[in-house]
Amino acid sequence: MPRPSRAVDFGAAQFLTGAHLPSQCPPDSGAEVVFAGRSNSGKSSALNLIARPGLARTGKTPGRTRQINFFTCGGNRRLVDLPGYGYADVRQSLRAHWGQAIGRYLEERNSLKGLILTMDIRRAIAGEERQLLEWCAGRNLPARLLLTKSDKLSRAAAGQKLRAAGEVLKKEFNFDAQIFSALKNHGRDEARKVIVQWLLESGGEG
Ligand SMILES: Nc1nc2c(ncn2[C@@H]2O[C@H](COP(=O)(O)OP(=O)(O)O)[C@@H](O)[C@H]2O)c(=O)[nH]1
Ligand SMILES: [Mg+2]
Repeated sequence: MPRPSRAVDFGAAQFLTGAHLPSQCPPDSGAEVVFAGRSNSGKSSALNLIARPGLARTGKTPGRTRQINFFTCGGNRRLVDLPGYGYADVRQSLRAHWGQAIGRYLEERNSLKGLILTMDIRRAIAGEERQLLEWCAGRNLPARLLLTKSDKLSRAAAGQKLRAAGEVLKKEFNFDAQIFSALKNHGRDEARKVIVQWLLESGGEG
């Protein structure tokens, strides 16, 4: 019988399942890290750079990813792509449905060990981001902000944005922020290091 892998293996990441309802999620054991963020914030692109190309669907149509997608990445460990929040063109009832599914996932998931929040570097931290970060802090879940699409700004402007966001995060939550560009391959190793740490420190193969 093959022994369960002790390593996190991003290169071997595979789609596991998509869930519309909490009951459709894979068994709540082992460890997983969730990617959350506004629709179009570069969440799936970040997942693909951090794990492997082509893993998560990326696209221009907001709200295309409407389920919670689970990917295996070695042993009993997973990366999770949450549906984006804050897209305006989805009917209220649907929003309520997704909101509820996401809320329950975030609240009830024991194997959840960390949250990656993606935000376009040109934006400032707003209500939705704050809400998620507050929730993480309240649950004692580590979080990290990826300031995505950093290639859209000059180096100096990106540095300024990082300092501004970093200050808010440190002061209010004690979380860290980093610069990220899926296009230019910036910030991958830094993000990987944190994710591996979250996935491994929480204990064994579960
Ligand atoms: N310039 C640039 N565009 C990006 C980057 N990451 C994502 N995008 C674009 O932003 C759009 C949304 O990306 P996607 O990953 O699908 O966002 P999601 O909705 O948050 O999953 C797509 O058109 C991507 O090509 C980046 O690092 N730089
Ligand atoms: Mg996506």
